[in-house]
Amino acid sequence: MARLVVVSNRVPLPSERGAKAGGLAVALKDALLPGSMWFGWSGRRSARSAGTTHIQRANQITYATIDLNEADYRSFYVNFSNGALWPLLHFRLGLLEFRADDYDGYRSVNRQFASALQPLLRADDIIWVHDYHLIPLAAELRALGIANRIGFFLHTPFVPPSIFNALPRSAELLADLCTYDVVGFHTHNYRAAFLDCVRENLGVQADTNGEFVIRDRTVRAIADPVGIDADAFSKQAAESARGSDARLLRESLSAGGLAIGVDRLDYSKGLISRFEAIGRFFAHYPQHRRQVSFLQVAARSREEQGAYQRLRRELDRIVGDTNGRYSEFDWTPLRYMTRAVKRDTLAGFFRLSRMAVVTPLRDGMNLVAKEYIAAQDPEDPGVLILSRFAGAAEELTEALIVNPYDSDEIAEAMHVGLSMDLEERRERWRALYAKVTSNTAGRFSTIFLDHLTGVVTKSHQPRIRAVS
Ligand code: ADQ
Repeated sequence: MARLVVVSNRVPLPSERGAKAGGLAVALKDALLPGSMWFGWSGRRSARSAGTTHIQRANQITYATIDLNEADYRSFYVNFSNGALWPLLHFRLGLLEFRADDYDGYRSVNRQFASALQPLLRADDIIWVHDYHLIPLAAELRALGIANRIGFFLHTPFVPPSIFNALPRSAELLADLCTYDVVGFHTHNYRAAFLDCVRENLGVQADTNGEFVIRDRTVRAIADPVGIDADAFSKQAAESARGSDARLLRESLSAGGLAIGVDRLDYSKGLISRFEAIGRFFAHYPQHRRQVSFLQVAARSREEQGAYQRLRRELDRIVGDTNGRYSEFDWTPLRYMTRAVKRDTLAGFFRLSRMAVVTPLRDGMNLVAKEYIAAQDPEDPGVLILSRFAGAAEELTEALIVNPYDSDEIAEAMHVGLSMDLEERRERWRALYAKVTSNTAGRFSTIFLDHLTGVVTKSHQPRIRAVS
């Protein structure tokens, strides 16, 4: 059987797992059979350029990593990936900062990845590349003579041509995407946006399967929503809800209930309008004061960038304002912490919460929404408020769907959710849980790899609704 080689910017090394394990490591757990390899950046910055590949083995999986030097880290990771591609792919052209030197650094690191990976590859390896940091990797591998099947999965949204074309050099990146055999997106919407870019910019029309031929290569674009290991998360939530952290949290609430938000501290997550909505909720619906507290866990990320520092200052201001205005000496409306919380603990907190507010301005998928559903007590489930601009909204249609830019609408949905009767909560939750347990992490990787190895069948099409 062919070996799977996963490539991502950061490799979750077994020695570093724990609090931060999650995301991609969870999504790929089922696909990483014994014998597989995971290749990428070690997370270390060294004085010299890459040259040495570090190899670790754990549970019969090989982890191969390279270091980056400081200049490459800045241009490739901080500036181009997170300062240009991330805002572009989240529809935030105003935050996009393009510098030609950074773009050159981005391409150079992709070349370094390719030359370090090439000697480790076997002729029949299946290569699966993840995310926007590595768009040019297949082209760089092909330039080194690698003819293997190579697939790419984008974890962010994809944007229509009118947005995509604003990025200088976007034509090169589009051509790079067309050197993969399979290009995967979370939703039909993103796939359609990519195919629009291909049609408008390259003059190539895909067939109804999302396949097109360019420079003698057949490329297939697919929609394949990422999921979670819902059964495991659900068991973990039931167990953690009985644990000591959950007990302390419950006791701190006295008689009131809890609403929760869990995100990376990122401008795409809609935290400013969510916090404004919380103020409006307590202003417009005073009957909920003291009855509910909102806990926002927002793990700090990418702090080197100005946009993130500005976001933090603004959030600090709104939290101070809201709590100053509505707190009582024994009740705080908005609890806000910027440390990461362990996944196991979070699972218990989700189960305790009567509501989750997941309102990103744009989000590729958003796994927190799925984790919240998996964590609920079937007898007394909470309510999910979900942004219409999260990829998850294409599947999770029984959530209370809101416009994340509209704080009044979010506040109203909070009132509706907290007032919802048990029967309606159960009905909505059952429908949502069926989806979360069917479009799982395992199913996500099976679908992708079946497309990549060419054994796809119609029954593997993800059960999600196409939106126009
Ligand atoms: P992220 O932007 O990181 O991921 P998300 O999918 O919500 O967004 O979270 C990934 C994981 O991190 C989840 O398991 C979540 O529980 C955990 N997490 C988030 N905030 C946390 C916090 N404050 N403390 C502890 N854990 C936290 C990117 C894309 C998403 C896409 C995923 C997977 O931006 O749209 O869903 O990849 O493809």
